[in-house]
Amino acid sequence: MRKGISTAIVVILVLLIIISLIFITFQWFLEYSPQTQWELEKTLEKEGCLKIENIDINNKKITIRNCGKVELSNFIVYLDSEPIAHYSEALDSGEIIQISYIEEIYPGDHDIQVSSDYAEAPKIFFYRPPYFEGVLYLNFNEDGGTTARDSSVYGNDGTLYNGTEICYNGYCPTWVDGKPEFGKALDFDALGDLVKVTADSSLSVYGKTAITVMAWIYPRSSGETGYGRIVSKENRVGDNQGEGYTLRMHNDGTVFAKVRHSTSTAMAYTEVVSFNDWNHVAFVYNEDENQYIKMYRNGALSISWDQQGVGSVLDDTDIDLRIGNFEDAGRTFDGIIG
Ligand SMILES: [Ca+2]
Ligand SMILES: [Ca+2]
Repeated sequence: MRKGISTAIVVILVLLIIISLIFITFQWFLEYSPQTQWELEKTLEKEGCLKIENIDINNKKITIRNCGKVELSNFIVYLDSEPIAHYSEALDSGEIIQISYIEEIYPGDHDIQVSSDYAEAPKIFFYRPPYFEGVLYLNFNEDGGTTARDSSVYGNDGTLYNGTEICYNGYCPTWVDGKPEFGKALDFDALGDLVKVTADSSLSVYGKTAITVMAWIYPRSSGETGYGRIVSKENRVGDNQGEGYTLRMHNDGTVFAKVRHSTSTAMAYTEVVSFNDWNHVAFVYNEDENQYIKMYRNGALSISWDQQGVGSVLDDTDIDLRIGNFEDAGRTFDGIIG
């Protein structure tokens, strides 16, 4: 009888252990089974959200935001489907971070995508325009030396001169601070200073249908003899003659531009500009505008007098371009350019 009871207890205990093991296994299965893990990830993905807030091509930074409810990490930035940056730290819900990259994004069509452990940012498509489509861009930001580098793809670098001499100490355009947002600039002394860019077909008006010339200037006066040059691509035949084009000061405080034609030169004057202050001055010549010149002062159309060009544009292909002076260096700008 006793033996029977003992056997029954052992059987019950064994059964209890088996039931417990089955229960624990079931619990574990519920918590860690591949099916549940998959479901958990599905939930995280459902609640995960990632957004590209900004693409800063100039400073090479992508700004992303965690727009979901779950923490995200392990970010990978893709440019045109190629990984270009990785960021492994976690980003809480609502947080924003900037991810830096070193790749150069060239002009053209591109897309950026960012992935993370539980969310992917929608792909952003964008177009980077060409760097600079003009033929000459001198920013005068070198702050030293005798070369002014051209930022266009044409390589029309300039050289600093005093008269016919390449610069030497004390008699040259001087590197100074420019308009605050535009770095350094060149100060012209109203006596011989100039920057010379050797003639190149890319710079001539001859054979083209339109040109635009513009500059930031800080004039102290109208310059040497009252006709200080800003940009001059003309040969030395009087102040309004000579093949080519010019943008220069005029002795009444206006700025003048011309494009020489065979019969009558296209000419125009702005209204008076400010001395001892920064002015943006520009002229646009376009054959389609009946060969008139349009002049701009601080971004607004500014014409106090103009004259239509008659005949054809004369050949200026072989004439060097100068900043701050003209061919024989007798029309020096007085002030800062750049
Ligand atoms: Ca500058
Ligand atoms: Ca000088």
